[in-house]
Amino acid sequence: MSDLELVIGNKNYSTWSLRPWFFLKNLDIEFKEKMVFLFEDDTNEILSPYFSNDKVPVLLDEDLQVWDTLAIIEYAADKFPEKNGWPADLKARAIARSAAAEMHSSFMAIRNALPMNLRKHFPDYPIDDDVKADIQRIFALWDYCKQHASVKGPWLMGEFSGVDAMYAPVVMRLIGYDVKLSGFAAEYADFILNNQHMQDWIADGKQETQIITSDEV
Ligand SMILES: N[C@@H](CCC(=O)N[C@@H](CS)C(=O)NCC(=O)O)C(=O)O
Repeated sequence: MSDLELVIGNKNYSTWSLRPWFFLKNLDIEFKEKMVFLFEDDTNEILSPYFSNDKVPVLLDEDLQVWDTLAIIEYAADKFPEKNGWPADLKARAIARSAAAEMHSSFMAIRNALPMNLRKHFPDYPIDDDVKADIQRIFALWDYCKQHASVKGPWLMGEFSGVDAMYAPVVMRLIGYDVKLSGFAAEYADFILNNQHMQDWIADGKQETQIITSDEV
């Protein structure tokens, strides 16, 4: 029985929360969930016991706190090596980690212009050139992962790994803002959307009534 607890923000909006949640769920790692609605009057007070600079996600494992998405994913992969959170093949693992790290450090245009909002759909949403460039790079990364996978399967590296957790919220942005998808990107987006854990997250997000004004375009 695992004592892990994941502190997350609004499922409707919080892409960083979705990533480690999706990782743990798809690896079948048990954890408790603690929801903290963001940008409410009491949010910072509720987050004050955590060493996360008032941000989510945070993973708690007894007296240990792990904050920041990629660190949480790496910690869970280290703690449960039998779950194969990253590809077993050394080169495939390096590529998965490169693509995951690039998601963590880049793509400010798409992150700023297309906030995740699972309650809404924006048909024919105008996409500017910077966002288009981010989207093209993301498609190229997905294709590169697929081409360099050492096993076959529907995930980016064939089998599920941390890189899928990092890009799962991107899929939700692309779908939400009606970005035209084709080839592997279309297949992959459809596969992620229909993942049961993603469906559960979306259903919970749609039930929320809290509004984060800055994430409403
Ligand atoms: N780089 C951080 C980003 C965390 C982050 O910005 N989380 C957002 C929610 S998606 C947050 O807590 N925002 C609240 C705030 O900035 O006050 C990570 O990977 O965990």
